[in-house]
Amino acid sequence: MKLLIAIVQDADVNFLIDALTEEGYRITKLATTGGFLKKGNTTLLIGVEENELEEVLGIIESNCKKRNTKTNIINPSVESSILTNTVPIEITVGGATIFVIDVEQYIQL
Ligand code: 2BA
Repeated sequence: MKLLIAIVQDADVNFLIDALTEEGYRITKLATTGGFLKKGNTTLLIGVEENELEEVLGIIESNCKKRNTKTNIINPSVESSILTNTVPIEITVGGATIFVIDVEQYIQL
């Protein structure tokens, strides 16, 4: 068995959960925050059998979009107040960041 830890954008999560539950997968949804943007995102825990892994990855891929966003970063080469030494950058977020972990035991009591 595998545990997928999938970090996705909030805008995609309802469609993704609907698509996964329609196929019979079980999910736990966690409200999380990205360390770089410090904005909310969603982390899904999905326990699957090994032969289901490719299907689940495909469902995630087809429901999670890449999006561009702008943020300000501090330019360390400029010595001035925090208001004037930030520079805007454009970054691409998503579709999804996924960790796949081997499950030693799956117990439901
Ligand atoms: P955030 O940490 O808020 O990152 C949002 C986006 O900012 C990232 O999108 C990436 O495009 C950019 N970014 C992150 N760190 C950066 C850095 N040091 N320099 C320049 N740009 C940077 P994604 O890569 O799609 O990541 C989306 C979210 O997935 C992340 O939100 C974080 O919550 C999670 N994530 C991604 N990689 C991770 C990892 N290795 N470990 C844990 N969480 C991760």
